[in-house]
Amino acid sequence: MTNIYKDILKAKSENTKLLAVLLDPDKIDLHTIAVLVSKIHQSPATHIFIGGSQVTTNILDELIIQIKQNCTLPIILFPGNPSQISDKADAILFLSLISGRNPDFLIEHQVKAAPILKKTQLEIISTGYILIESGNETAVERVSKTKPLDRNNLDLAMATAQAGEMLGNKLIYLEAGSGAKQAVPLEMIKKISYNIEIPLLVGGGIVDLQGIENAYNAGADLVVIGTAYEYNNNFFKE
Ligand code: 1GP
Repeated sequence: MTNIYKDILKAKSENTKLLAVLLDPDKIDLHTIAVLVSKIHQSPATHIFIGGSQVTTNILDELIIQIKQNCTLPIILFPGNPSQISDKADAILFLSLISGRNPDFLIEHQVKAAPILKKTQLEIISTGYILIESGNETAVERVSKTKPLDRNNLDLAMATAQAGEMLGNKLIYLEAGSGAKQAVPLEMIKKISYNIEIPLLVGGGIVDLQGIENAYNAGADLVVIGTAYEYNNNFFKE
């Protein structure tokens, strides 16, 4: 069993910021994976997240095996549903979509996933997942059939994060959605990070290095970059 969560806590206590590159298996060409992974390895990324709201290909195991041949970063599953579990990864964000009121994403998928996860060595990291309104309908909103939280209602977002923490989640993930027009408001990151003890992940719609820096300065412990890296593997060099 890995110690990924312990390392995230340690980084938080030392104020070392973390960065995850999100890979969507549907958008990966296995023939070019070695090049992609060596670029990730040379980037400031500290973690690789793998997943998507709806993954249709079944290259997950093979993808992870190939990444591991070229890279030592921890690989964490970020699944949209229980079909996206692979025991080749190191850990899984065991997500509960606590901003929504759809029981499938609050508990049903988790009930289906639990017996599968019991048979793996994956480190399970329970995560309160909070979707924030971003100016466009994102895949998470469409697939989960839940409404994101109002981006101006900081108190509701904070109470949701605190409830997630009190329920025993180990992380809170503030999500604007992949390809979001607007990232999570910095004021919201600030307010939530100030009012919870557990590490705060932020992602969705962050498209440049300044956006990452701003999220860190507002209190994010780990930033997730997906789309911007997909379009430009040299993202971190620019
Ligand atoms: C999505 O937060 C991640 O779940 C990343 O979003 O693709 O917009 O970077 P982007």
